[in-house]
Amino acid sequence: MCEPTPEQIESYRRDGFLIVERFLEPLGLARIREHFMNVFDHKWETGLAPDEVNYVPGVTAPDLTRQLCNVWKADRALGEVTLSRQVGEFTARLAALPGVRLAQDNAIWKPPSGKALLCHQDAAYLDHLDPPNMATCWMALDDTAADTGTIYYVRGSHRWLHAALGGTFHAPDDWLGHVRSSIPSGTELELVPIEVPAGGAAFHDGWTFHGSPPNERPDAQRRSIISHMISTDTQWNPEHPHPIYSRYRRPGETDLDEAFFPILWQNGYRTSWLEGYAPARSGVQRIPAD
Ligand SMILES: O=C(O)CCC(=O)C(=O)O
Repeated sequence: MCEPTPEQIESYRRDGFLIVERFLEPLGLARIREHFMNVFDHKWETGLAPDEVNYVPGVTAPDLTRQLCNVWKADRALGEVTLSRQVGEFTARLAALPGVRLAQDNAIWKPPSGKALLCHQDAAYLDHLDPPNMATCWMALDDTAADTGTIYYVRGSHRWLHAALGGTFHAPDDWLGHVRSSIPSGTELELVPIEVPAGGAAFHDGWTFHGSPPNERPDAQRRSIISHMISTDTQWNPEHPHPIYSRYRRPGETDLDEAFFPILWQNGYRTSWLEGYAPARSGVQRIPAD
């Protein structure tokens, strides 16, 4: 069983996020990093490309933060992490959801001196889903520090009024511009940098503002893999199709298809094809101990 403590649940409810210093098994990290670098080199182990590829080696400006979405479709070793039972079960219990399915995974690589990502709320991007809820597990593949462009959370912002979309996501001029214009009057902006060793993780609510400043170090990579999950109760919102993801909607239906949005955990149940595609590999992940 992969269960957060009552203190961790309380802290997630209060702050809108939770930091877990040790989440991935250290011995598995070298293999994950190797597969991470392969996908950024466009080596698709399964023969399929991810759904979104925002980096082309030798073409994309070297200081832009690099992002791939749905790397599980391209590389099963990365899928073993982003589709894992540990990620799903821990998140469902932490966020008090009946179960979770993967909406999308991400691989994000902020190179030395790499640019910022906008401080945003994930759920604001989800008007193709109903309800637009999300809970995220962000996993560090490098040691992170406040000046290496790590993710920052705005404590308590999940309790603010829901803001509309605003600002440019990649390399914005001011990564805090959107959150500053959304903050309720009289509220202090409390930014918390996630400083964890490689293998550490952070979990956040879909309405928690978060983003990351430029990587100020010329010598530090900042790589992470991320599982964005939605409740198993969530359905398609046919009124607002998403230009990429709504292609996976079965015509006339609002249920999400487990072939594309697998259930990672729901009272012990997992989508049946996960076991063959992304088997639990002993030594890759540990149950959070703190
Ligand atoms: O890794 C980052 O800098 C931002 C990631 C993010 O936006 C997310 O995990 O929702």
